[in-house]
Amino acid sequence: MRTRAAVALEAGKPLEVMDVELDGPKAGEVMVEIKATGICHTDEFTLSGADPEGLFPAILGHEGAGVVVEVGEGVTSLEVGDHVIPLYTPECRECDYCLNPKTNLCQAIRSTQGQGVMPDGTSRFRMTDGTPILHYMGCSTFANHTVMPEIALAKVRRDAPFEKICYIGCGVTTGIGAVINTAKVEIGSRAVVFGLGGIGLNVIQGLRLAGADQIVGVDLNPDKRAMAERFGMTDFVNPGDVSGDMVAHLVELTGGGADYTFDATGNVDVMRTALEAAHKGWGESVIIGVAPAGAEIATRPFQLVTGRVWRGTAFGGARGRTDVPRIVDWYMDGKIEIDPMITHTLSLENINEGFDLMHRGESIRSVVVY
Ligand code: NAD
Ligand code: AHE
Ligand code: ZN
Repeated sequence: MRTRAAVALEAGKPLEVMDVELDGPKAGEVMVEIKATGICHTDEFTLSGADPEGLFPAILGHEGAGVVVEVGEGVTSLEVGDHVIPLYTPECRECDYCLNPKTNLCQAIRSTQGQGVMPDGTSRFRMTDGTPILHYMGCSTFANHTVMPEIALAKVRRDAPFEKICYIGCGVTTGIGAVINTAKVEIGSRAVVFGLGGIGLNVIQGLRLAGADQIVGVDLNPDKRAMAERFGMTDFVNPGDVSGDMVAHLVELTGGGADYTFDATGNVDVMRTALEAAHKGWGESVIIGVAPAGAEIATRPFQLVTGRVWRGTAFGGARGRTDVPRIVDWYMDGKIEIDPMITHTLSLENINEGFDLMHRGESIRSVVVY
């Protein structure tokens, strides 16, 4: 069939909105009509050329919501008309990773996903002249229709608005999950969140849910302060306003160091500050941000010898088919908020504006509605 998509033709260039051809779902696959998609910083990271796994031409986008329009042979858990959220971290419930309660990183289709193809090694997308187009993170939600493996779709309730719950496909789940699943923050904790964007605000929202006493937010952009306060930030620090050592400043502000720190910037120098601002003896620092090809983290081993813990999280440690429908319920029941963070709504034709808004630091989440 023919559908409309924003195609990343090459790194560093704006997306090109065009008609593309999409083949129907093969065995174990499902075709989804995408109704809405958020634009995450990871899409920008890949489009910029900083992603070592970035391949072109590709259809980016991994934060979507939509409706099943066709199922391939052997699909049993989904039917036409089901509402779904695409999962860049699938949940096959059978691989060694799914069977190990210590991780959410299902590996059933990870290698083909990283190569931009479906599990059978081929792409369903091509240009109208026949040139193949690659999938992205197994999702490609910057297309009005996409094909995905059944194990990479979470079935969600039908009364939830697509243009809000698409954000649960990455930002909301990543931020809240980093607090609840990865750090397992306790009531009364002190925390520092670096980067108050689409992910960091959800870390703050998760910290409030978990009952943290102190939630320090750090961002170079003072315009991010008001929204972060609305979600529960208790103290704001702009590194540009700190004259001395940033670690010492944060250690003093948190009464000796934070119980938990979170990097949601992707900057490796910030990751070091986050680790070193964690409390001696027990502080844990969680890396969420994705760093460019070649970047490496560093600290004195003594920081770890003296009890700080450095860890990371992908998709907030969530098992998508199990956890995502629950997070949709939390939103529908008013336990968590999403609407204020969706600062801009765009048409697919204007998707590049969403990237411009992100570059200028003017948006939290831009959502494309088809
Ligand atoms: P965003 O652009 O909305 O927010 C980033 C924020 O960080 C901005 O407010 C920016 O001003 C701030 N910032 C940048 N450099 C800073 C610095 N040196 N000090 C303080 N603040 C700084 O991006 P986002 O969508 O929230 O994504 C944040 C990061 O998380 C990205 O690296 C993204 O790729 C990554 N991410 C990871 C996962 C995961 O599963 N691990 C999931 C989603 C996003
Ligand atoms: N391809 C990059 C890494 C990108 C990355 O870390 N992706 C996160 C999700 S970011 C969502 O916005 C993730 O899930 N990672 C686990 C995985 O298996 O990809 C690189 O550096 O190679
Ligand atoms: Zn994302």
